[in-house]
Amino acid sequence: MQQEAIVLHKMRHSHLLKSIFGILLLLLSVTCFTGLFAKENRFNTNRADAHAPISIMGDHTHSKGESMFSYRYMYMEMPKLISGTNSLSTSEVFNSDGRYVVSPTYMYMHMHMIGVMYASSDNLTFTTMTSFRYNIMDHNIFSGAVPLIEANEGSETFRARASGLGDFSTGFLYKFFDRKRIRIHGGLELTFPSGSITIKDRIPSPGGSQRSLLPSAMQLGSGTYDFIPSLTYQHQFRFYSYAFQVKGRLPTALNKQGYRNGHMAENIFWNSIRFVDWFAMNLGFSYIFQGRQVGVQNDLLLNPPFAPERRTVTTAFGENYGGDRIDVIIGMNFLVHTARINGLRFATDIRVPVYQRRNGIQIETIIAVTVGLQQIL
Ligand SMILES: [Cu+2]
Repeated sequence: MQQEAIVLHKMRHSHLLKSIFGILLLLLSVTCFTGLFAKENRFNTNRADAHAPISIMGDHTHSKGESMFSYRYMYMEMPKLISGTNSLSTSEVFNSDGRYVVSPTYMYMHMHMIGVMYASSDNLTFTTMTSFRYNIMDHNIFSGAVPLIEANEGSETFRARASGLGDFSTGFLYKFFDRKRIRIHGGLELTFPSGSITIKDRIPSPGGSQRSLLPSAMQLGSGTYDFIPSLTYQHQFRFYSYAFQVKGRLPTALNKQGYRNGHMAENIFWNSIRFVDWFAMNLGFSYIFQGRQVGVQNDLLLNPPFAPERRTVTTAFGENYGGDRIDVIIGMNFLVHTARINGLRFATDIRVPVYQRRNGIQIETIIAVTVGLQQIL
């Protein structure tokens, strides 16, 4: 068992290293290619291609005294079940080793994010962010789980909802290199558990339909204080720029409900082509790795009392969290310059996962759309 864990651990590490290596190689080849176009000598932040696709956070720093307000809306759709790299049906979930009696079938997430940035010097920019979330998850009940179907008024499907404030984060970005159209900055943010992890909703339960605690996949926050270290490298050319960002999200301890999310790492590489100063299109790749959830969520029913040899629902078990994902990101950035409005940016991007390998049984993301506005004050 322990050996298995070590092997798994090594596999995950080699995966991460391979992806970092691959992205570095890509970066190097692009640098050689675009070197041909290099002309100007200063990094210009007032260009549409100076920004990352809008779903990427902490991509830029500001000049001394500048502040920025941002609003982002993100929509995610998870309409399929996945185990490892294979899709599966709800009946396969009910017949799996876990013999679950409830399976998620579809999830929608809506998220509104508000952020403020302020630069106290040309090198140091402070950031804060929070979100409002709305999660919806549809479920199927195993046809043999008669007490649950009775509690659900004879129906084999039900929906759970959760909405409210998400986690709050604050930190800084420090630019330590800015020469020959190359900028490098590092960042460190801390998240605070302002998002609730004790949201309840009316769901079918053995004694009837009642308000019960929802599994962590539906909760609004992580419940933990997490560190988010990041490093961003940007290189600008005449009509083109590319950048690379490595980022982690590291929970520090178990939350009040007895669990924490797995450690997360993301490598992102993006290219941006500037057609005119006010319009750029970008193409990016993101590799996200997240470990399994650690601990057991308190106050959740793990085994149904009418069939104790079975398990309740996949989302109640930490082994059904985390995995790998590669997204392709396609986006557009617009900068608005008029006599009245200046420093306003409108951007949108679409993320489409092209590879997913999920731990245990999960629902699979097929698309994430982000739309955002940023105004420099
Ligand atoms: Cu900003």
